[in-house]
Amino acid sequence: MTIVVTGGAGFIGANFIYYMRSAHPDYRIVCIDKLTYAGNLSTLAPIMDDPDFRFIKADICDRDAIETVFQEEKPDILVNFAAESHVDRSIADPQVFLQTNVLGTQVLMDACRKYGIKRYHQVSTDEVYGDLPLDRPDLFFTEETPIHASSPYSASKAAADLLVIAYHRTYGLPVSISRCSNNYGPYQFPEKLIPLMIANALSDKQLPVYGQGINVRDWLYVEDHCKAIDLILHNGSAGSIYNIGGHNEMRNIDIVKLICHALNKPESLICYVKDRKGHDLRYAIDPAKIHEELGWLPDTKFADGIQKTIAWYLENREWWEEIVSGEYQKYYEKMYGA
Ligand code: NAD
Ligand code: TDX
Repeated sequence: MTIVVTGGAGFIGANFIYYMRSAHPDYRIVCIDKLTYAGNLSTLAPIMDDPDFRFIKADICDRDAIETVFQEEKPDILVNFAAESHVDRSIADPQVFLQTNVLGTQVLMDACRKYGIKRYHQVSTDEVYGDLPLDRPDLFFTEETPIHASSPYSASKAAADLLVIAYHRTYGLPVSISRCSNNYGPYQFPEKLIPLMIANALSDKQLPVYGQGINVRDWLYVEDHCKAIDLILHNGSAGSIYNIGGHNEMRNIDIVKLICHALNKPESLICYVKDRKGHDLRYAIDPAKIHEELGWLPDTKFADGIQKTIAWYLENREWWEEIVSGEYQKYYEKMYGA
């Protein structure tokens, strides 16, 4: 079995590669990644010399490069993690989000059609459903919730989902889609809430909370997301969409305070900054379908996962210190000011 993983030098893709290496040691894994600002080869260093692993630096929008991979590797499965993934960057500059997230998805599926594939899996997001009100804790996103994206990022992911469903219906491509809630864990780029707050707190820098910090996100440990995708690839039906989430809703401010306490840092580091434009209020996944059809349940409770994550960032300072000292510094200053 040969599996192509796009975006495998990023946060979830890399965790997925390590998960699959241990769950299916006999699989060949081929990673395609453009190595944008979010891709980091040092993340994949431990697997680079594995004879059943191959890394290819390529853009998923590059049709010739993608076709060459299909000719050489004849993959059975393709899992598409490659994307521009940060909402704030999409608000500042949407173009590359449409390019990679929509057109890149089309290029990958065209290659799957041309060369054949047993399964094309699209890693999507709960953000395609838009948001839920803060005062209706009884409401959750199901797979039937209409698409209602808020940001250029989520609109690009929603557009890609529609294209994936269309390729199934029109061409019979054996696709599946997963829509997961917010992930956290090792190797997450420090522009995202949890690693940003850990890195800033460790450097005694201010902790910028958007608006009042009352927006709610539904957090899932990254390994539980990887396990769900593995189940969908092997047991999920073609043409299906699966929501993934572990019923772990938390307000941003409570996460930030928890990180302060865990690191013995004062809450006075917290500062409230201008809200994100169009900021989604609440995400909450109903994971009943994947639980009932595929028996998936998360293994890691948030209390344990966040401690493991904080410990990882403490033990792997060189991984994120190199990132925050480079090009990222310019983004940080533009985004948050001096
Ligand atoms: P990430 O930004 O950490 O990694 C994205 C990876 O894709 C990087 O390695 C980058 O180099 C690569 N990439 C970007 N453009 C590319 C291109 N044109 N060609 C080839 N490679 C390219 O993202 P992540 O957080 O790991 O998210 C992975 C996927 O999961 C995305 O599709 C995202 O929409 C989805 N998702 C993320 C979350 C979350 O909480 N992070 C939740 C649900 C879904
Ligand atoms: O500095 C910050 N301060 C702050 O208050 C940052 C970076 C974020 N926030 C808030 C905004 C959100 O309400 O924290 C919450 C989480 O923000 P992000 O980490 O940027 O994640 P989010 O916008 O929820 O999107 C994430 O989950 C869904 C991923 O980045 C997406 O790729 C995924 O699809």
